[in-house]
Amino acid sequence: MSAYHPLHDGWTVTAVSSTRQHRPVVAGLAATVPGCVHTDLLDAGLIDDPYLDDNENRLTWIGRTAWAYETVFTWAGTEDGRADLVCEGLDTVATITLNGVEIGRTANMHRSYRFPVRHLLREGGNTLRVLFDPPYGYAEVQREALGDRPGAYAEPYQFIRKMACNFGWDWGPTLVTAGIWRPIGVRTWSTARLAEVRPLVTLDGPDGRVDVHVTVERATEAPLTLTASVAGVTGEARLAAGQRTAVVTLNVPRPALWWPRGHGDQPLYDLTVRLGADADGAGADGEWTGRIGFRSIGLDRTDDAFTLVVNGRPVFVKGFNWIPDDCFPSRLTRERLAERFAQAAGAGANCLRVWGGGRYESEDFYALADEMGMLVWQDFPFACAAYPEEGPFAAEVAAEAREHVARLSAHPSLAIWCGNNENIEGHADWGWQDDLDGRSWGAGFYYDLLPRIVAELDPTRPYWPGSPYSGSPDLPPNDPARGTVHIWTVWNTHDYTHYASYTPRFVAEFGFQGPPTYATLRAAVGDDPLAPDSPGVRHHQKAIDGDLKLLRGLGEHLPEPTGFDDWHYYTQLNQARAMAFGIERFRALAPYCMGTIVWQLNDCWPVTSWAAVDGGGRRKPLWYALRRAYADRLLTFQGDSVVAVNDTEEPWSGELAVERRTLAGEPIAKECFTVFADRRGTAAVELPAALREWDDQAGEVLVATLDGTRALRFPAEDPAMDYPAAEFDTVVEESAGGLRVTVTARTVVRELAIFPDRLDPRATVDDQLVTLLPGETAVFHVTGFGVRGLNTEALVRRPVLRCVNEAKR
Ligand code: BMA
Repeated sequence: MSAYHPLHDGWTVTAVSSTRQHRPVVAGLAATVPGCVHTDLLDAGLIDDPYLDDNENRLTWIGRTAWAYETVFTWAGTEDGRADLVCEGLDTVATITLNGVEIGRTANMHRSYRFPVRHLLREGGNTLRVLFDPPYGYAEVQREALGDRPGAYAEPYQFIRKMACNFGWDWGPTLVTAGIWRPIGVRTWSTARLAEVRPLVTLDGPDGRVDVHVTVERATEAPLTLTASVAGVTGEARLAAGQRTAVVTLNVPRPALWWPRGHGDQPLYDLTVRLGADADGAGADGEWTGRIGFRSIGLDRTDDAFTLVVNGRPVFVKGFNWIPDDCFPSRLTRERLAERFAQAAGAGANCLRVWGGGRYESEDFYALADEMGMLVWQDFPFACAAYPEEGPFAAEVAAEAREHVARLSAHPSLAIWCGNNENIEGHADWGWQDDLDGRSWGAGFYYDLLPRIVAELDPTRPYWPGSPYSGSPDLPPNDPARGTVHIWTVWNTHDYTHYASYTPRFVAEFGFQGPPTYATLRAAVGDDPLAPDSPGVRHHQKAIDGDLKLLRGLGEHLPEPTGFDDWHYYTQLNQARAMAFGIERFRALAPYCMGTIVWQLNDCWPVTSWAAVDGGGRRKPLWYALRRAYADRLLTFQGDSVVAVNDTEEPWSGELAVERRTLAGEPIAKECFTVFADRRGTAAVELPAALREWDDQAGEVLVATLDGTRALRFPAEDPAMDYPAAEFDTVVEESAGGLRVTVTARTVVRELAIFPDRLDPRATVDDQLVTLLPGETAVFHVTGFGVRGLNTEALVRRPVLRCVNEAKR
């Protein structure tokens, strides 16, 4: 009989020692497991919420303190011959003792550990203690021993196997955690147990094949039977005495194929693997179940392209970069992940890139991706630094990579493994080589160790050494014409129209900042009044010169903001426009360009950042703009052309009408064109002179319409336009679960947005940034607010309802 005994109760945490003099006394504090020391201190009221104001600044002592977690648990004995302490995640440098005897030491947050403890367990009370050394102490010792290495931040994150952004990032606070961050418990078993199950799925024509690679751990050398079944097909393997590995191959005739969203359905099949009855370990450890999908995945590099090919079909990747959704990972529930996935899918995405400064994500994450058809690009956790390959690191990296390549192999959503984020670029372009003076920087991981592990354990997935990368170590890594590129000239130095100068193969990162929603910012910052440069707002901006770049980025596009409300609206709007501009450009380049991965979907706390969904889980105007730019069918003005982008399986054909009008709506010129954009194709129509030239640079608009999809082009930037003062009528009515707001424009109304979270932090709206031409109507649904309702007059007035025309007044 095998059994599992979770050990999540009765924990306390004690501050054992610290390299800083000033810290509170913390002894025997009630602790939550899984969890971390910050959340324990917070629950006990010993620290202020690190996400509010500048409280973060007063918590640096935590990462320089040793923390002891301890519990006493009752053990009733076991019939099983084996009992293992299973630690699914320890953060990070830990010494584990059971009843005073040391059973192991760990130094890698990204691994799980298993320690045999049957000989130490006593009937009755047992004391389990996990002592965490200060992460800084460990990292600094490694740095001292191995020699310093350059990195993007003055923190030693490359000297410890812990998620890098825990030490702070250009969107995240420095909150260096310690704790038992994933489940812990005792597992008992006999005879044998399934140590690893690695189902590798391939297609053979229309048929599916699953090679189930199994590794067992044995308590006895007896022969074993292994059974695997999926979709009504069962296979068996015999493990002879002492044999530890086996492969069961299952051939499934004509399975329904798994597709990324937007390309088909996501049928999932239950795969069950059992150790036979002759293993009395059958039970929890003798059985493995998972859900697999049948699909092939490849990377087409023909002529330096970077094209993901699923089931033989090239897929245009419409993605988001994903960062850890909370600084304290144990707070991430499946519900919260599901909300983020719904937000990514709602914006039209078919891919999430799990960025290398974070971690390998949870089972829930990949299960959601499988169910929703969200392709996962998985970085190995290395980012923005030269990483040492000596000391403990080669062995640690090999162990964690082996564990996760095997663990994630079952998930059809997992599309590609990537060696790191920006380390190859850093080494080539950021002056690291001088500082390194010949010391290792991780090349051995990205070019040798990691690809060998992927090839050995999961040859069904492509591997890419890093991003950006051009396909060969001797090529400039961030060459737009080869492989993947990260475009950061826009945001750092250039106006967003500079995206138009790029003709990339695949944009794996590009981003533009905007502040979080009002409700999120207001809840995080006590500043009164709120101002773009008030102390709390400034603290919640981590990027170098971020606030300056936000303002500079407005360029000629929008007026210089006076006061908080204009600043908030214009910078959010500019973020949305910048990213839509880039995406439209890159999608129009398909199939030369085959992917855009927006930096970034989410935040880990309330902050001004590149995210589309802020740290409070609220959608920024960017999200609504992306939903338009990522729509399956997109009409976009590019240079002298209108381009129809068709990311569907049906051709998109019809009559494209392009009309030049005055802002008041009077027609000046109009032409119609027959357009045919093939399935997953694009079609460009060059505009004749009458539609390319303006009579009045400040008073016209070009309107292109195809099949209910519309694109607008204004001749000049907003401050140079002769917009009339916006005139519109509003009707606010109750409707199921909320309010329906009908806006009818009497004049042109540019990028109208309602921000109901200013009236009630729970309230949301279903659309934003809608441009109306005279006579047009838009309907918005506002939901989520409390029973007392919303102030319906305030809802349709500044600063809740905004449009760009107001800039003129
Ligand atoms: C890229 C990312 C992150 C960073 C972002 C914004 O470099 O890989 O490191 O947060 O840009 O600067």
